[in-house]
Amino acid sequence: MTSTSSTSPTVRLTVAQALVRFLAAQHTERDGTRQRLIGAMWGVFGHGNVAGIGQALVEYADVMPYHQGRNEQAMVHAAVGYARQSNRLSAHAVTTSIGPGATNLVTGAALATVNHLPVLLLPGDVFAARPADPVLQQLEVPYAGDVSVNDCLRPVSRYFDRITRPEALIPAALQAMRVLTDPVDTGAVTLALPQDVQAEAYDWPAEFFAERTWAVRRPGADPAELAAAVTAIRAARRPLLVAGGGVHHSRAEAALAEFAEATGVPVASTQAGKGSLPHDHPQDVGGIGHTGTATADELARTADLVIGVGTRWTDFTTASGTLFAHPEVRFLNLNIAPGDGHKLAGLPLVADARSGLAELTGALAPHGHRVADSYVTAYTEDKERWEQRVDACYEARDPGVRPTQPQVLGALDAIVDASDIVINAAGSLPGDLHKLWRARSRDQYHLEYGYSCMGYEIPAAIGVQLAAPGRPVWALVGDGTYLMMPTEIVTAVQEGLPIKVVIVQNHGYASIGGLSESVGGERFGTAYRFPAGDGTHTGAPLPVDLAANAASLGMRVLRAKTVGELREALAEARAADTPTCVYVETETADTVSQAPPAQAWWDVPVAETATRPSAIKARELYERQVSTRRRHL
Ligand SMILES: Cc1ncc(C[n+]2csc(CCOP(=O)(O)OP(=O)(O)O)c2C)c(N)n1
Ligand SMILES: [Mg+2]
Repeated sequence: MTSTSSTSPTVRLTVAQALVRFLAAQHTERDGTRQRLIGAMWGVFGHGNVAGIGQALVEYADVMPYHQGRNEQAMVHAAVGYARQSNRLSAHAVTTSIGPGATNLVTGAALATVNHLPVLLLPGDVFAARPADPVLQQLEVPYAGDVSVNDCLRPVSRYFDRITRPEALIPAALQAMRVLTDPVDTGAVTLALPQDVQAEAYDWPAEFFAERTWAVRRPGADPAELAAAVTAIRAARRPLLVAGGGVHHSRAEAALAEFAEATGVPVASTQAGKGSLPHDHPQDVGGIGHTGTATADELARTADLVIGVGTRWTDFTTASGTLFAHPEVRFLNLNIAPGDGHKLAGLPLVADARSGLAELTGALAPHGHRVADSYVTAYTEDKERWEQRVDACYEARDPGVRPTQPQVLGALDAIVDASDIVINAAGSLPGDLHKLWRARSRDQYHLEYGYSCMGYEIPAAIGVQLAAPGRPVWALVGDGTYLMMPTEIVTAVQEGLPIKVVIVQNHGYASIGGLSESVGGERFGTAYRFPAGDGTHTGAPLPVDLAANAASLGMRVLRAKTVGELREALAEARAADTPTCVYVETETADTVSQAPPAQAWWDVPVAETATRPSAIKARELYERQVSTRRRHL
């Protein structure tokens, strides 16, 4: 290989060595704080990366920390948890072998991209030079010689490149950093690394390894869009603000509180936005949408202006297009992504959430603007009524009985403070948490509900703990979720990370079971039971001991049979300095108080024709609901 320039100094390294060294020199900066962009690298090794990236990590162990994962998808989850807890200013890289190791990344990559969270994926790839074709684990596509399994990562990546020549790494690595630090585009970034190229030497210009700082921008609003937004807010009688994940990503919580306090506008939140105001702020009206509070959903039904801040307006938030029912409702979308800014035919206010909120507050200030006192009184009283409902389902008068799922949350609520972080992603817990959880701090409520991926919780807890050492980090998992991905418990044990895992045992998919029943599916295939001989799995429960399973992976496990035992176990887990699991079976009978039912609809299409009465009845109900949907134009 020759030098790119005869005058500037060069450094001879393999592609893998150059990449690791380059990554160690990248930083981000926002609001005057500078940190490493790539905090560490996760890896599972195989022939596709062991001699390239693997060797480079030994060579540069002093500048690039390494974490050993058990499963590639889980490594991405851990990286995502880390990035979110780092406010997207620091990320992790993930190295894998080729073939199955690489395709195991796909789910994690989709999750990262959907949630706009940065993660750098470095799958190995088949030989660029193709000396032997095919190599182990190579996909052969009869019509295309340049396709490998890594092409599965293209649609789930925000940037994808395959480094087939060493020098191509230079522009690709710079573009990868640009996307990782771009507040609009960020998500999974994939650099596929053919295994021969990883090990190939090249004379790199020394400047490639210079310390580099990527400033994360905070664009302000366009003056015309700002003026239109101010006019809309002044004209509104019943405005409602919906805080999405963008509020957290931008660290706009204080600017949001200022705007809310100046105007009296109530603040509801999506799953990603919960905690934007602390639960005891008088203007926090809780979660909105299908899993929302009665307070927020009533405000949504009657709002004449809905101000979305950093939200993508998913179906859970809009109750599949049925929630916002005021005949003249309009939307104002403060969003850094123009695509989200224009959703629901809203007035776009394309800007960083913090900058945009501060500009709105400033622009409204000269003449002042506040909603009517009667509006404030009404939502304040409504909020109080909802709080009493939360208290009622949290409370367990008899400590000697088996807890319901809301009582598990009540027991946890009783022992946490603002430093605790609670992680969840799928099952019936997200709905209960969105309705009930009292977020005490901006980052306490960590729900991955963009992809709602079972198995995110435990690896994400590891990533979060790495970004927030010393804070109690809780992964709440259902039994189905636990079985999907318990593998990274081993990683927590290996690294001495005192994550806390709460396993909620209810013998199957309570959430999907309930959904199945409501859509005429008769709970088919949703319980963990033996086959009954008639094509269903409705026999005896399975003799499975998940507590013993967690213990076998190296966790300390506390089994709680009653509410009283649960309280003690949670307190003990919270104080523990090693990974600790609390295992609890919940009371599922509908004769005991569970979480309040959904306050708004969610569209899951029901069979248009069927013979079974349950499906026929479900379809009738469905058609009634569908008829209330509107298109906001
Ligand atoms: C990876 C993945 N597969 C499937 C689903 C669909 N799904 C959503 S919730 C759920 C069941 C969750 O079961 P469990 O963790 O036991 O929670 P529960 O519903 O009992 O509260 C399933 C299968 C999903 N969200 N993620
Ligand atoms: Mg379950």
